[in-house]
Amino acid sequence: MPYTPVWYMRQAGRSLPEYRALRTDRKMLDACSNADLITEITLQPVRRYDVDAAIFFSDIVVPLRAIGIGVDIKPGVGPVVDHPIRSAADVAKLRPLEPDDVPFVSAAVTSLVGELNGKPLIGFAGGPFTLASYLVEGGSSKNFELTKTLMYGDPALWADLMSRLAEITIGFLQLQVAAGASAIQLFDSWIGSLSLDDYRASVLPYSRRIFAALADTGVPRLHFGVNTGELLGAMGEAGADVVGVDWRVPLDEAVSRVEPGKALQGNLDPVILMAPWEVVRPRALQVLDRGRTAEGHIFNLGHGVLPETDPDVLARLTDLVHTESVRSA
Ligand code: 1CP
Repeated sequence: MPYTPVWYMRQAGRSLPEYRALRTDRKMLDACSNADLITEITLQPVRRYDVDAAIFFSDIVVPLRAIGIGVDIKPGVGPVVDHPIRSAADVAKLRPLEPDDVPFVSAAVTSLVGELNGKPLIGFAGGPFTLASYLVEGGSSKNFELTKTLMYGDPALWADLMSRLAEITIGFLQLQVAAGASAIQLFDSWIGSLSLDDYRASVLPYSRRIFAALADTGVPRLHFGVNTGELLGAMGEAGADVVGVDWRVPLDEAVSRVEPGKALQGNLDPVILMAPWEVVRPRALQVLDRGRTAEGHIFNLGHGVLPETDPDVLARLTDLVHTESVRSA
């Protein structure tokens, strides 16, 4: 590839009118259970933006629902869990995921690989801390009080919970790769709420288990979280090939926090895209410039595309990354 590759977290859905049209009479998790819809929604941003990778349209709670956990995605809110985890008996309900639990995922991956003409398809799963946070809090959270109380107060139950979530995640990622996904991203979005010590002790062993289980597939493994300035080195140690960086840490600084041999992904502030193009352009070029100090760079936003984003700005940004990364290489 002659230029810096670019795709956007949450590029599918949300900001696209063609996505909203498909979703008007369908619930989010119903859309995520239909192979034809998954295929179409995954392809929509690839057509619009000419990005260099597709991200599989699904959600981090899909494998949890597939093993029988009562969870829904409420519009404008996010995941809501019927019976949040409160006891060892609740944790014991988390059984491993089998490919037969999500036949629509394997089917959609297979059809997408056929449609993408060699363009990579990124499979994904939620990381163990982030999944635990929805299961224990019952939904979104600001301070993760219940999750961290369990982590600090009952380390044995926490270990059981994290082990089970790691197994589910491994199953979900392996079946996507088996069906043809060419890279995987582990979204442990909320780990930035932990100190480095707590992350190392209570989360990293399980992320490491996940990346190790994917090692022999040979596909590139990406790892992302928000507010992870202090954790970037440890996230690399967990075994990812590419460490995602949010917009708070400049990429040339992130290089010094991550062990050598890793590529970086990121990290334009998604809110910048609401500003006039004269503001967006130099900021994007600065990200490209700083990305050149890394051993490899995938251009992305520092977190997901916000729903208010004008799709034309993302198309223009993709074009800018492609043309300018060649010109100044
Ligand atoms: O491009 C894409 O949209 C790809 C599909 C995708 C991905 C990668 C969706 C669809 N969700 C995710 C991952 C995801 N889901 C993460 C990790 C990534 C990140 O940090 O952004 C997280 C934390 C979730 C949980 C979730 N699901 C939230 C966040 C709630 C919170 O606590 O802040 C929300 C709003 C959802 C619903 C959801 N998932 C995806 C879409 C398009 C939506 C919006 C729902 C809708 O359209 O009704």
